[in-house]
Amino acid sequence: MTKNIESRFPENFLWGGALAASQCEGAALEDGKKWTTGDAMPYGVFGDVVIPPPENYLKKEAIDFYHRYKDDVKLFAEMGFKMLRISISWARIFPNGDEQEPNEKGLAFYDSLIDELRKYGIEPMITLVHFEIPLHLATEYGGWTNRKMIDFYQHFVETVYTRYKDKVTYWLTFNEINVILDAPFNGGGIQGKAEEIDKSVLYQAIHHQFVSSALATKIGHEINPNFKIGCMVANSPYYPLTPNPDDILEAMNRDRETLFFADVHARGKYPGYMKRYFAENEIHIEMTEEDKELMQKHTVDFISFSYYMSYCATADEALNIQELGNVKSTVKNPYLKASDWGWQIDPKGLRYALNQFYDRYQLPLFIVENGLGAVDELVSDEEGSYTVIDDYRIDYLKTHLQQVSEAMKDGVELLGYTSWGPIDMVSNSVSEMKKRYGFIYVDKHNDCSGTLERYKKKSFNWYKEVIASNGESL
Ligand code: BGP
Repeated sequence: MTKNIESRFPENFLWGGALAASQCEGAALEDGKKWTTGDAMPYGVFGDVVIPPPENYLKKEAIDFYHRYKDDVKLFAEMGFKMLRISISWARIFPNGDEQEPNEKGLAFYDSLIDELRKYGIEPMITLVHFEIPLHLATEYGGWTNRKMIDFYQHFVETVYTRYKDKVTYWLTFNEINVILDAPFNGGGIQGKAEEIDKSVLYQAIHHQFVSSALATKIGHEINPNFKIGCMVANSPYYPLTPNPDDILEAMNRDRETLFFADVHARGKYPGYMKRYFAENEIHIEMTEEDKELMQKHTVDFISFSYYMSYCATADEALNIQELGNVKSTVKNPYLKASDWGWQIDPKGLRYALNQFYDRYQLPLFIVENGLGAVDELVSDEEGSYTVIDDYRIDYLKTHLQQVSEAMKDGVELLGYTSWGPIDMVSNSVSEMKKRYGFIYVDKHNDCSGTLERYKKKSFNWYKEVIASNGESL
């Protein structure tokens, strides 16, 4: 008989949700803010230079969180959130990114937002850079390819750490830092497609982010030793398609494209397999002795990741050309179903990913994004109010959280879980409203129409119960 091992979520488990400034705030040019690369997705670069922005575009207003955050936070509090992950839009604080003096109105906005969260006992987690930099830094400096970005980032980070040091404990240095490899504009403000950019240039930009991340960890701990500073990677583990040893090695190598980023943050140095990859592909990056020392001395306190799907790897070139989903091309796993956007749904993959990370680093983990993007239909319920019967979302989240609980039985140390996104927002990869993740429906549509009214979906009460029972109801 199997012994029943403790699978309970710990008492202080941080349940909540995750947002990103450019996908929810709107107010794109208000109170001193200027355009960011987030605004410019997916239009390419606009602003003074390349393409003028359309008259209206989704992120201009997004879901107007900038003006409606008090009502939204109230709804999160009603669900019992212990944590809300938000990001700070760099361009609200430094509109061009290279100024000396911060924009007080921008700082004041996040002060009020954080205070509102604290009012309900919701712990904020702040992502310092979530897929956007001031557009000026992309057009004038080439984004993260330029070493000067380290200084601009340092100044930004020091400014916000100092301002919020007594109200915020949890910080993430970059969102999904590995995404820059496939989406250089999204992740690094670098113009051009990944396959067109010289690999030395791309890895140099990544190196600048590593150094910045280590600096942010150093400075954060100096400003407040209680800060908990983590890295964040997009984690979609690869399974080998067959037991063919070539497929096994292919899966290992594909996984390392992600693990490389966590390795540097957790172990403080570039792994041997990357040195080999650089040598074999004639990739040269400039790295000073000070850089190495910084990365070595200032490793992260915890590792966070997003998890939406798993992938499959094959060494068979002919199979590899199959397209899967809207973010990467890989081969289909015959055992899994996929979302409407081709993202393979794999709850057990989350248990696998948690174990893989914990075995490798023995550091506390944090799931900071997980959820299902789906087309939702607003219907009227028995009482005549509007809702969405999103059983598919409940099913997705429930099966994933059950696997989280299995991973904790395996011994994984997990600090919390913030679902993506507790309220509908503009999608990052497809820049649409049609792809919805929320427990709260927002009346806003792809053509920018909508009243912006909020409606609770069926999953709202379901998640509320999960939190109230600390996972016992799963
Ligand atoms: C992650 C991003 C988020 C978010 C989420 C869902 O990659 O960190 O910003 O958008 O994925 O993706 P999408 O909006 O493309 O469906």
